[in-house]
Amino acid sequence: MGFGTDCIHAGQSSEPTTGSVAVPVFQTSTYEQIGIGQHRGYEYARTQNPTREAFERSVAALEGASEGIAFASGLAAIGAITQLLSSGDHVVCTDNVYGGTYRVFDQLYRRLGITFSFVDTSDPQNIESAWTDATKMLFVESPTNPVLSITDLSVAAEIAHSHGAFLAVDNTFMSPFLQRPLGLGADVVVHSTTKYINGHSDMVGGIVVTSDESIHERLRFLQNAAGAVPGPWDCWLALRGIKTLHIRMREHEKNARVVVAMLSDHRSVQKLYYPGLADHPGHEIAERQQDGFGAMVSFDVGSLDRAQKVVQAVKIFTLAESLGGVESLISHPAAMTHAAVPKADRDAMGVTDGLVRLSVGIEDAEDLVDDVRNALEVIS
Ligand code: P1T
Repeated sequence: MGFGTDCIHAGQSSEPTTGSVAVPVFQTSTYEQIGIGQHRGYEYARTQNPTREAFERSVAALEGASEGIAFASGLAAIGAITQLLSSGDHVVCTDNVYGGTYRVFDQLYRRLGITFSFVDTSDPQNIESAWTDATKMLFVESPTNPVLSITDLSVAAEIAHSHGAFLAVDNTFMSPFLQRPLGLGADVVVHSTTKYINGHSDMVGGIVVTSDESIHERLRFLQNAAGAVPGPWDCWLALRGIKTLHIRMREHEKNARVVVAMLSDHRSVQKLYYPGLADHPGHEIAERQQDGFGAMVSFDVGSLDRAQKVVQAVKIFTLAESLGGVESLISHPAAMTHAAVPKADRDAMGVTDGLVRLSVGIEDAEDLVDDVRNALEVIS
């Protein structure tokens, strides 16, 4: 089936009792059992929920995975992947990951005995150099949040597998419409479903997908045993969002290209980050492994004061954390999403005080371009 057909139908067949075409919200905490040890496949809603199962089947199908395991947030999903490891294990991780990912690795899992090397994974040599005998997981974000650095996922998979480790990829910025890492050799893919998958900025959720039966079994155990499950309403909202994922992603990218074209000529923009630009590092890899370049755009205006003026001058873009919704958002990564990353590390990665990040929405492109251009006039 085509991707659009799968968005609308995969995992979402009519409900068998009534024929309800829309997957119902099974808003229950428990299920009647027929007798001791006898039930209908559903015992307790942390363990099983039909709305959640439909959501898991849907995202798994879009990513080309056999299984999806949903969590209460993207970070809960990333936490579950990390809980596959044990004290003493080591992780090689992309340095420019979402700040919350860095924070949970650095401030929680490090304390529990897992060690991390944060390196620029866009150069495979850095991955090899950081590798130790204890390395069990390579965790890659590509494109990264917020400087959109690209890692060759096939090469990353080869390195991880050659050492008997597994590759986890955070695919949040692309959505399965633009990139399917399992087909490039990744073992697990994680999404903050809060973002493009839901697409409407009205829920928080996460999911891990995999076709590896052993990883699936252990994640399914963790989902129930650790219990960071999403509620049925949030799964339903995300399922409803998925029905238009293909249409939204096309519009997001179309708009982003128009905004990038304006920014690339603007005298107040000192540095522009967008993987669709021919001179963006890793552009050729992105062209090969992605089906498009997405709608996340970052640019540096040179100082905190200038960034402050820009984020306050926009009228359609909203100053807010998060991304991937139909409405355009603007953010200041150094003070917002990446505040937990030490300043020296932020600066080294390009997450400077002058960096501004756009999540380009699906409003009319001309309005978005005018809005950002007018805001830049304030500092010109
Ligand atoms: O917020 P949550 O659903 O827990 O997802 C965390 C997360 C994981 N991975 C990536 C790449 C992310 O961007 C995020 C969350 N990011 C933001 C809130 C943000 O504004 O960048």
